[in-house]
Order: sequence, then C-alpha cells, then structure tokens
Amino acid sequence: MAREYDHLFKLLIIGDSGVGKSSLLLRFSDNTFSGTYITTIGVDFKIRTIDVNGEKVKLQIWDTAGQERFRTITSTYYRGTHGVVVVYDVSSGESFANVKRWLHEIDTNCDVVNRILVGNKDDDPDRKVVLTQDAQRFAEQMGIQLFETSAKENKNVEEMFVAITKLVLQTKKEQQKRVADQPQDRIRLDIVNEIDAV
Ligand SMILES: Nc1nc2c(ncn2[C@@H]2O[C@H](COP(=O)(O)OP(=O)(O)OP(=O)(O)O)[C@@H](O)[C@H]2O)c(=O)[nH]1
Ligand SMILES: [Mg+2]
Repeated sequence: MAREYDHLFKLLIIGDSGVGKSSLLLRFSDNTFSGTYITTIGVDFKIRTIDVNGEKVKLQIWDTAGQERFRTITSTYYRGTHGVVVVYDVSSGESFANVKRWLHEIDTNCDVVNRILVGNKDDDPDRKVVLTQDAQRFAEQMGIQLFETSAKENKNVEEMFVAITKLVLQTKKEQQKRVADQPQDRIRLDIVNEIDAV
C-alpha cells in the first residue's frame, strides 16, 4: 500500500487581527473565500497534503488569533512548529509596523524555524499603503522571503504555502545530512557492527 505521506510538518500563521490569516488558510485548504469577518478565537487548524518534487508532504497548519485577548498560552502554539507564516495587510501600515513584534515573538519561542513574510489583501491598488519595494527591503534585511498575496482573488496563496514547505523540507534534509556526517555516528555504527560480528 502506498504511504500516506513522506513528511509531516506543522506550520503556524501569525499576524495582526484582520490581516487575513484565516482567509489565507481557507483559500489554501478549501479554495474558498468569505468577505464576512469572523475573528478567530484561540487556535484552529487545517490539514492539506501537497506534492513537492515527488514527495508527499502532509501539512498541519495552525491558524492563530490576532486579537490580544484570545492569545493565551502562546508558547504552546509554537511547540513542534517547523515553519511560521507572518502576515500583514498591504492596506494597513500598522499591521506592517507590527511585523517586527511578530518576528520577535518567533525568536523568543523557537530555536530553529523557517519563516516567510506575507503581505495579504494585494487586490486593490487604491488601498495599498505598504509599497512592495519597502516590504521587499525589510524582508531582505531580515533574511526572509516576501510574498504579496490575495486570499480573495487567489493570488500567490498556493505559491506562498509551497515556498514555506520547501524551506522546511530543505532544513530537514540539511539536518539529516549533518547527522549522517557526524563522526560519532560512524563510531556508533562500528560498535553495532562489532556486536553483530560476535
Ligand atoms: N480584499 C481582501 N480582503 C480580505 C483578504 N483576506 C481577508 N480579507 C477580509 O479581511 C477580513 C479579515 O479576514 P480574516 O481572515 O478573518 O483575518 P484574520 O487575520 O484571521 O483575523 P483574526 O482571526 O481576528 O486574527 C475579512 O472580512 C476577510 O474577508 C484579501 O485577500 N483581500
Ligand atoms: Mg482568523
């Protein structure tokens, strides 16, 4: 029987309230969008399995509440997280200014984690206040990839989730290679071989 998946990764979506975190997740998981705003209380998650270079990657994606009063026990959200999607709204300068705080929250809760920056609601040029070049410059300073998306118009959403998944996959492969290259593991293997030989 074919295996259900080759990799299981946990992703987390964070950012200010109303920037479109839940909408991005709903677009990615169910390919739907609703203009009605229902604020997230606590956390919620969805599952989707995607194919990356012939490997099946099962994604468990956690959608957090942006509103401060629903953000209790924050550190538990981060436990076991492989990748974090940090979202702002391109029509809200305040949500972009707050990205620094969200990045800081990742730093205080995670040792090694992949991150991606997302400017959502990129579907109305008249309302756009966070310019691409400014966001791009900031992303480069932080060493993060930037994606401008629209959950409403289904723009760049799939590409963004695939990009963060590829980063996580790359990190996993690098870690596996580092472990395989460690001399102590070769020694351990020698011991096992000796025991087998007895
Ligand atoms: N124009 C436009 N509106 C969007 C987009 N994404 C979300 N919205 C709208 O923005 C509002 C907030 O979206 P949510 O996805 O609930 O935002 P959230 O970040 O999950 O908010 P919290 O759960 O409170 O943290 C809703 O009315 C959505 O319809 C988008 O890409 N374009
Ligand atoms: Mg939400």
